[in-house]
Amino acid sequence: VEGPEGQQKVVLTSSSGASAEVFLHGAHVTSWKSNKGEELLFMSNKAIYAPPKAIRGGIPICFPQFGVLGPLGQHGFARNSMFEIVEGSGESVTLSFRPSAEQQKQFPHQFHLLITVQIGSDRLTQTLQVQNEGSEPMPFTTAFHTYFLVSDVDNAHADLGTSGLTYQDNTKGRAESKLSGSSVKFQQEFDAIFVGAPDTIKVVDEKAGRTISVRKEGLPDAVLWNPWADKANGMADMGHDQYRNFLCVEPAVAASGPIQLESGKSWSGTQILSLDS
Ligand code: TA6
Repeated sequence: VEGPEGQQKVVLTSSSGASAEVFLHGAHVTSWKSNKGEELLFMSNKAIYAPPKAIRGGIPICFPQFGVLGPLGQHGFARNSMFEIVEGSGESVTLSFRPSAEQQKQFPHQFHLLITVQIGSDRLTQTLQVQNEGSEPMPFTTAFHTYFLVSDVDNAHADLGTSGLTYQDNTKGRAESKLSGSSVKFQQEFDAIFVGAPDTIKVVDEKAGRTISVRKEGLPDAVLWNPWADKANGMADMGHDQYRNFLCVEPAVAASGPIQLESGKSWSGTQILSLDS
């Protein structure tokens, strides 16, 4: 199917009627709808759907670098690159990517990245699998940079399920800070790496009466983010005051990394997003 600006996307549909859309650009999920047809992911109304820009909203794949934790540009180049379809059914698709010669100049490693997205009646499952096809160990960090749609950030919070967790505060040069309770209420810019985060984090929209569980496997860290007004309104690809309509919970290998993937070896990490009934 053709999406905005002629970009190709895959539409997945479960027998229950839930659906998802995945762009070949970045293997980027731009929509996840429940079987009642409600959209669960945030998309910027100024998103640019053309490489080399990453799509704003949905689920960007940060690879082979999360954030600025390494020598590459922010969040690595996979989200700015085109993937190919290797297999698909109506409910799942696997997309493949290998770095170009140009990208290997910045990151001197050969690898094969596979992203699988599967839609279920109440869930979206996404797996990142990487194989080191080079002869040297390959360092990487990564994240599923998921933007959850909320009715208003004032009516929503992220629940980590455990009180008093510590985090690295990216707004303060990664200084260590501590949560007072077990949840994050977004009331100003918040950009935090929870190292060794709980394996389930809930995104709760109190007003909409909706809870989404974010479960992670093989991904030690979680990043929680909202840019708040000044930063968001300074982004060319974010609509005015749209920062109020999302919060990001991002299963990651961030400060726990980098992982050193040995030559010939594979690694995988998964996020499972499920809508609580
Ligand atoms: O995950 C949080 C973060 O790393 C923030 O520091 C913020 O800059 C954000 O990602 C978005 O990055 P982007 O490159 O997509 O503008």
